[in-house]
Amino acid sequence: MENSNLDNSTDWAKQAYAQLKQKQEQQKLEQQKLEQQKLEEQKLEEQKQEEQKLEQQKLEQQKLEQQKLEEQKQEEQIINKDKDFINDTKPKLGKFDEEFTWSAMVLAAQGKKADQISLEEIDWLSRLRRGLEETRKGFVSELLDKLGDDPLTPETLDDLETLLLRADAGINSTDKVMSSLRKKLNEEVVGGEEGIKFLKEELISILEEPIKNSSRTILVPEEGKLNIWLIVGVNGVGKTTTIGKLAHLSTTSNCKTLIAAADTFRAAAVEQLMVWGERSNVDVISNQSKNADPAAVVFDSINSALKRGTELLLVDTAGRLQNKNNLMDELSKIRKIIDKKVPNANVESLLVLDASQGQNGLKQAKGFARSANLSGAIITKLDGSSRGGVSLAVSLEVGLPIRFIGAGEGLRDLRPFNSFEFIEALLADK
Ligand SMILES: Nc1nc2c(ncn2[C@@H]2O[C@H](COP(=O)(O)OP(=O)(O)O)[C@@H](O)[C@H]2O)c(=O)[nH]1
Ligand SMILES: [Mg+2]
Repeated sequence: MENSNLDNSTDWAKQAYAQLKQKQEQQKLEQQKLEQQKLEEQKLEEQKQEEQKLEQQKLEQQKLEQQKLEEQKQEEQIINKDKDFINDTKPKLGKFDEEFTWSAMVLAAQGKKADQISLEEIDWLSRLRRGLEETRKGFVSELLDKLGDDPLTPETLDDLETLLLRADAGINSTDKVMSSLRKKLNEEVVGGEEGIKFLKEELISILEEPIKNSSRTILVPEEGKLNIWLIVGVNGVGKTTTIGKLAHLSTTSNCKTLIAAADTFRAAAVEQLMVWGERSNVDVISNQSKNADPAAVVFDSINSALKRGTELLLVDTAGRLQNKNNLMDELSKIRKIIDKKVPNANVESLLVLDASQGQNGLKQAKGFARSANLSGAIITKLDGSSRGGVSLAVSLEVGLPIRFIGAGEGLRDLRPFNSFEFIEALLADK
């Protein structure tokens, strides 16, 4: 009995063992299955993430391409506009009207005789005055209404302060003018007309200060020598257009001129420059290959310039690279090549500023001035902008002499800067 019981219990134990074993196997299988499942889930998750990433990349790629297309379209528009350009290189004598009289008077006030006046000067002054109309509207007309012919009062001075600030003259220039005016007002009674005269003198002195410090009244290429003008500034301010106009000014003064297409970042930049070169009959040295080195283009251009006896080499530069440091590095690389290759050349580094950008342009000027070794400024787009006052801020706050101003998109719409003419045109109503 015992035996059979024992036998039974052995059987029982065997059964139990087998069952346990089976359970264990099952658990192991389940465990494996679970792990398998987990792995698969993980794989699925990774796949999903990968797909999402690809989708994201595709979207970004699409966005980039769209952006590129947009930029291309804009560039094409600029080039087409440039191609459509009417060849208006010779001004015509218009009517003998108020505009002519005003222009002639501004020239006469500078000591010019009637037989010394050129049609170009008359034409430019009329267009400059028209161009500055927007700035004038928001600045002078209102002031003149307030001033009338009565003596200046502290209240009119406060109005003047607001108007100067609104024309983007900047806080420092405004403060300077205001404290001079207040001082004068404390000493004597100042009539409206006299106040305007004093204001003009103050504004001119702000513009003249950096010009005086540079010891050159106007910037002209020295004859019989290589002069290199680097034209710098952010995208779209008008560098290429300005080079075209400068080339025209220079060739009409019989100066041997050459252009270097050192903006190799934008594909269409070279083409745009070629159009302008053709217009003023000036050769453009370029390297059409993609991602050409701007410094190498400058190197080649200097070689050509030396061979041809060029007197003025105008260098177009990029307004945007991957980041700002690159841009500054690029400019200093170009500068180094020039200094090494032609240490005796007269080099100017001219910053182009878009007047319509107002105080933002001033920020750009400060940024460039720190690292780009600037020697002067060119203010463009004075036509149609209400922020012509920014010229004052550039002179006073960045200390750069303004060398040229542009007021229009045509070949003749750029002239050497003359502070007297500029202020007369700005305050033309009185
Ligand atoms: N109204 C006006 N437009 C200008 C003036 N100068 C340049 N532009 C326009 O500004 C745009 C950008 O000029 P561009 O020379 O290509 O600028 P860049 O990128 O600095 O080389 C073009 O459409 C020009 O015609 C100007 O004095 N007045
Ligand atoms: Mg350009």
